[in-house]
Amino acid sequence: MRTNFEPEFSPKMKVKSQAAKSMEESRIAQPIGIALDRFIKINQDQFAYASGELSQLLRDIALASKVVNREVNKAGLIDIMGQAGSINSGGDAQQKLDVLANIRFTRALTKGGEACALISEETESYVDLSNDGKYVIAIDPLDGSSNIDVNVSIGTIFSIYRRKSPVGQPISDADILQKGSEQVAAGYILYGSSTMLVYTTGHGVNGFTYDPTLGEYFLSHADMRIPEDGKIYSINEGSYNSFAQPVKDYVSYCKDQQYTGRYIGSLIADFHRNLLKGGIYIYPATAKDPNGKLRLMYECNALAFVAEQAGGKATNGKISVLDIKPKTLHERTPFFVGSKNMVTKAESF
Ligand code: AHM
Ligand code: MG
Repeated sequence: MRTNFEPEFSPKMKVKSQAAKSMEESRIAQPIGIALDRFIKINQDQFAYASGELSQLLRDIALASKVVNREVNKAGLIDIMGQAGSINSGGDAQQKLDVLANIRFTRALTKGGEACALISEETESYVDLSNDGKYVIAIDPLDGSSNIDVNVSIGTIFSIYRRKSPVGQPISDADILQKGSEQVAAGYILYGSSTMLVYTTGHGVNGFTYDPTLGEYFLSHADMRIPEDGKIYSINEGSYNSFAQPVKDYVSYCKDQQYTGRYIGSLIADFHRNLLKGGIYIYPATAKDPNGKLRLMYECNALAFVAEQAGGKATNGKISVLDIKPKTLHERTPFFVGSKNMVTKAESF
């Protein structure tokens, strides 16, 4: 049965979509209100390996996010708030919801069978999912989790890579430590005033809003493009004294330009706002975190891919984030991401 949110889907649209080979053409066939499952199905021919496995993987991630969304929304009502008492790979105290989200995604991906390995912020080494899956996933199951207790937006970030070793062989470093440029899909879920899933498979970026009454994501932001210029800068200025001089100079430049400072301290929320409105998000090297705080493999790469697909830019200050070859699972990188001209300007400092 068709919902009010979902538009009439004519065979003509389908024909158009299946014929869509170029990015321009594929941008036409994105009717607002189409359900995520259907969107994934009709766009399956965009994937280099259109066997349906990547489609299923995206569905598994969407399903797990619905479960996490339910738990995030219950956070104030039941006793799942506060710290779990354990420490994650970065030495941070885990929140109970971090642990739960990690369990939900791990379970969905294990049962789904399309992924062979999972890299997660919450586990020290990668998890071998004992599947014959052709994909490797890097995920931050619940980012910005220090914001849970204060009812501020949080998010899930994911990157999907194609496995390099033959199915049946042991998973190798080459499968795990891939560059961001090798992502086949990436995205995030924002648990905000509404819940959104935003993702790319390398053919532009699309955003879906969750309707909790129907338990389904619907296309609400088709072919998202980040404005080339913006007036928002997002950086934790509390660390200003330990920024390198060029970063200090750029912050001064932003003030001289009378840009608006906006920093939630929840990466997905800051990134998403800047994606829609135009802006730059910066987490530079600081005295406390000489390589920046954010993690390359499951925080920065996915957002860099989304940003570039939306017409934006992401750099570590020297090279494109997508060109960094990771040496370890949990390595950090300085991160400058957002509107193309703003990031280029920041680089020039
Ligand atoms: P987390 O992975 O422990 O949640 O930390 C990542 C978060 C980002 O969401 C956010 O942008 C950043 O840490 C904020 O850090 P800071 O408080 O140092 O500004
Ligand atoms: Mg995180």
